[in-house]
Amino acid sequence: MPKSCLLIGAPIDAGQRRAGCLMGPVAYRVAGLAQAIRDLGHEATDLGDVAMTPQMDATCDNPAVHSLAEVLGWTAALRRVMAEALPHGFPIIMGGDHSLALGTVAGAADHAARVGRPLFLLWLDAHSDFHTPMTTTSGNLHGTPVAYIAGRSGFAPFPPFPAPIPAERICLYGIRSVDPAEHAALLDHDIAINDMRVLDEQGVVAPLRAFLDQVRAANGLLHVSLDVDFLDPAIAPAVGTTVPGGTTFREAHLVMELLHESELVTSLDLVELNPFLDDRGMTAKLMVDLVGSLMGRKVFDRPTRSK
Ligand code: HAR
Ligand code: MN
Ligand code: MN
Ligand code: MN
Repeated sequence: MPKSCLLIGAPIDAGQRRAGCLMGPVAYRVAGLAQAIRDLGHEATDLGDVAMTPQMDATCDNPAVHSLAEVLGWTAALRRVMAEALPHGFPIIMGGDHSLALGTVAGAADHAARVGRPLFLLWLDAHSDFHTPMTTTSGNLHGTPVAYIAGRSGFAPFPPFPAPIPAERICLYGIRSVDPAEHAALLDHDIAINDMRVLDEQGVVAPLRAFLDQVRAANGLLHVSLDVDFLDPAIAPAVGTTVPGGTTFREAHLVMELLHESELVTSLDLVELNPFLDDRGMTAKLMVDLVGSLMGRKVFDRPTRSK
């Protein structure tokens, strides 16, 4: 079914320390994201970049945390934009570092509450991003969104997450870097953790299908957050936090193809692209191609295929 895609630029790099993620939205535009979507028969409207007002008065008890005013400003702005966009189409957030998901998933939760449907989260990432502002040692808030979305405490300067997503509706996928404090907290939650060991052993299809079946059975909304470091650094070098042993080109495309066939995805983040670290745009182009698979491009187009 043709979708009406709403491209939203989120040039945020305050959630980590390496400069460059703020060029992400421009790189997606240069790599032809909108046209790639249109070529597949969908509509694509570029809504431009979101503007942010820093919340200057905010403080946090953990002195390691940096750029709090900016991240709070982005969280508020992106929450609003996402909640406003969802009734009108399929929002694709062009990041920006992963702290943007503090806002985009909050906005998706606002929308889910409004339409009375449960929200599910698929987190495609090398990292679990399950720190709170109180447990992070790096002070990089891009390592915290899953904890915020799951309703963990310790987010005092942030507004409470609207309707935290129950652990059973969250799926971490591609994981291969978890800090000790995140590990301890994850053991207390029932979140599905498809780390690379699980994917090596079971393949990428079965664990994803199991999660998608749950979404379908609950008539849920599904937000997908795609971190560049989900991919192996050999094919996606343009990210500040590379971790070896990521998904291959075909594994990543297969995930996107399955998501397309499921027809369940209702919003998407593209995060952590740092074009300054790219090799002739190869990572930006791969991310655009992956969106293409999510939007219905096939290796070979057969008439029908079972879900
Ligand atoms: N866990 C580490 C930290 O908190 C690294 C987090 C890196 N996160 C991202 N997004 N790149 O997944 O600093
Ligand atoms: Mn389609
Ligand atoms: Mn991440
Ligand atoms: Mn990551």
